[in-house]
Amino acid sequence: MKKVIITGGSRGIGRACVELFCENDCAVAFIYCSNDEAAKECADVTGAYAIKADLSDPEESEWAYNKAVEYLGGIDILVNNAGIIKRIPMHEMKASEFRQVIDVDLNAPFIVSKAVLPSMIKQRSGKIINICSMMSEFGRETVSAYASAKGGLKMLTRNIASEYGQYNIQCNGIGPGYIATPQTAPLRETQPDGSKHPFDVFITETKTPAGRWGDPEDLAGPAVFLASNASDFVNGQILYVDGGIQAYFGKQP
Ligand code: GCO
Repeated sequence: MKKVIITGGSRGIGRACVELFCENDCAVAFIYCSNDEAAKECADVTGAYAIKADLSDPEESEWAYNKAVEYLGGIDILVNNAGIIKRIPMHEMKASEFRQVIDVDLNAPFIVSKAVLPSMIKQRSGKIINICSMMSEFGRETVSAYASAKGGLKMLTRNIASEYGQYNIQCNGIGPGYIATPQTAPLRETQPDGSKHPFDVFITETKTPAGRWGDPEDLAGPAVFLASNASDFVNGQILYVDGGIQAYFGKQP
């Protein structure tokens, strides 16, 4: 039975991954930061083990990893999914706000990945999957911290692949397009006049060939692929699951 740790597993993409890894007969421990109710519901429904920790705190990240490995009896697969975003114009963003996003979205994946590597090196196998973003490739207004973190996470993915491929450890990323999750809910809010949010229209009618927001479930299958032996010769890649956004120049006026 494969042993899996997923960060940010109580909601959104992470929750879909917890469900699908459990459905694929894996032993799963997930780390969450705040929503006790969602975490308990996820653990009750899936049988996964919930661990509460602030991943922006290096000591808490280390503690949570050790608790997960103690529960699982080892580690085969790590999914670094936990992430926060602060949509603030860069010239208005405090350095402390920028740093918090970097801590959760980039430093925590480093800390937890660093923690799993010795076990994976010893067993000469392991899978690390980092949930990157469209913002690993593109910028846009108000997401300077998030784009910096996700751009860094793309290169951390490639560097882990480069440094640890020799131990049969594969590290790849998944780059979600625009997915309907709590994190993107503000971009999809119905307007006071009942119309669609302008960003919702932008994504579904201009930028995404599929013409829709993705569902978290759209990402879980690619995660299972990157966690399986079917991807043992795939290393350092970012698999974009974006409905075609990356390929598309945008709907013509
Ligand atoms: C935003 C969105 C995106 C998505 C996702 C896209 O504000 O642009 O939150 O960042 O969450 O990361 O891949």
